[in-house]
Amino acid sequence: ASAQGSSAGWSPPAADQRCPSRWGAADRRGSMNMMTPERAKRAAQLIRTGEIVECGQTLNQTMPFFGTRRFDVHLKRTFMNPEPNRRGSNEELVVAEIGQVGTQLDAFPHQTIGDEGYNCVNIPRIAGRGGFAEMGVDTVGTIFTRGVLIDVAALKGVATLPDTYEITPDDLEAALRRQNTRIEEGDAVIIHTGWGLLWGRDNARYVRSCPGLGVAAAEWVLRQNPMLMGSDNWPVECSPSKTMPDASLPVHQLALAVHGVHLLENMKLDVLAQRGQHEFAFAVQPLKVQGGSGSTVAPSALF
Ligand code: UVW
Repeated sequence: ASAQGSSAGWSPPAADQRCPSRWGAADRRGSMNMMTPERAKRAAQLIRTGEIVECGQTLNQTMPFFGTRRFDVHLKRTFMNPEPNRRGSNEELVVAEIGQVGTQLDAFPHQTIGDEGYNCVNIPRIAGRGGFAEMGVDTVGTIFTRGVLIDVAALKGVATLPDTYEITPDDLEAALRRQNTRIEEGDAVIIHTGWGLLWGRDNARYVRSCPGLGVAAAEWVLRQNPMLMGSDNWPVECSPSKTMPDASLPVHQLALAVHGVHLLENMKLDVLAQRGQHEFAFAVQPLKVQGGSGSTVAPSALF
């Protein structure tokens, strides 16, 4: 499926163009159908030194929040045994929108076109007290695949791309040429914008707008059948879009609802970018939150 419309008014593909998905009408796993033992073994072959680079931001109360999202921690002193050993115990109660704060992986029910999600599933119909009855983040499973960092900030010679910069297919192709890297089917395709440098330093600017993928660039990546698309900004895509100002987060719809490809947001990519490391084994395990729209995660790149 390809995006419809233009700067005059973007709209997603019609239902008969996007459903059934390439995996068939009954499919609920989307790009995770590519998470095969063969792909995991190929990713493992990229591990040579055993070095691990963490790509998750630390969850705390001073991180950027979008809208009314929150993350509050209340420490609890839960226990103190008397003599002879006087063992004390500490815990915390976390009040959080745990699916949509920090470094986070979006599950398919997170976004809809009207009421329809991936494969034209009616999302309000599957929403209930236990979360979403289908395609919840607990069903995503472990992701272990080849990761590719596309460093668009380095291509442009800047630490941080400008606010709202809309990454184009030409940018992606030029960045990959500069790095001498290719995208393969089933990759975790990760875009470095440098926006993550604002994390915890200028939260107001971080959430107000951001550079990221434009629709054409996202479609360019999606045509290569990635397992996920990630970035060091809050929506992976640019926002607001200068070329499609009336469309709200169109890449969210394209990835999650049209193509069944997960998004991985708010990544910490400064270390990978500083080291110029563009190809690695990539691992992430979403939380088993029943029926969740997403999950905070802590991904890693392994070398
Ligand atoms: C936004 O922050 C709006 O994107 P998402 O809902 O995917 O987190």
